[in-house]
Amino acid sequence: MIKIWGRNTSVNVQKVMWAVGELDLAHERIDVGGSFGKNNEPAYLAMNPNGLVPTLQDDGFVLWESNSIVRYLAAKHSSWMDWQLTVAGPALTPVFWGLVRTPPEKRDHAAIESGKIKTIAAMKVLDAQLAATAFIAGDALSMGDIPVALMAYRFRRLVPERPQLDHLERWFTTIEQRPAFKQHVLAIPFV
Ligand SMILES: N[C@@H](CCC(=O)N[C@@H](CS)C(=O)NCC(=O)O)C(=O)O
Repeated sequence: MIKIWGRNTSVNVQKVMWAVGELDLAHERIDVGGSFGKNNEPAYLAMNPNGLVPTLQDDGFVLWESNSIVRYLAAKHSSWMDWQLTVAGPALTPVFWGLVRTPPEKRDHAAIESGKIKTIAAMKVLDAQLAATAFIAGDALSMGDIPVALMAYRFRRLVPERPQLDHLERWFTTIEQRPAFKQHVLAIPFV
């Protein structure tokens, strides 16, 4: 679990706590600084030589400077965007190209089937994540949902023989209702 050192009245601590809240991260905040003191004691200075708050501890990793901490948290928890690029996208691409962009007589059925198997495996990983969180990175929609939801959209259209994935379906139902998704994705022909 991450630890945030710093009194909650500090605007710089508030940046970090807001980010932690938006990402819905398990955390502990420890009062330091202001009337709580301790920020100029050797133990704290060993983590943060400036003697200022906030300081973040994440599994042995220590970081100070509030904006650096916000960037770190955002980057760490946006890893699902890269999962779309490296796992879900490459699995689904042969299925999409094969079934949507290639005439039936020219289709590579082995590549399509292999892509379907890999995409189902990826969507099971996504389903397991969505068993733990309402959206991909927590209780609220984040930028991480966008690339991943597009994969789920195409998967649901192209792989009707998919297994039942209840958490993915529950999440996707909320995605489908979003006006921007309706306008910029659902309303566009699937070609
Ligand atoms: N650039 C630093 C500034 C940190 C800073 O100035 N923190 C103030 C509180 S806003 C502080 O530690 N003051 C001493 C104290 O609270 O005792 C950051 O963004 O983290």
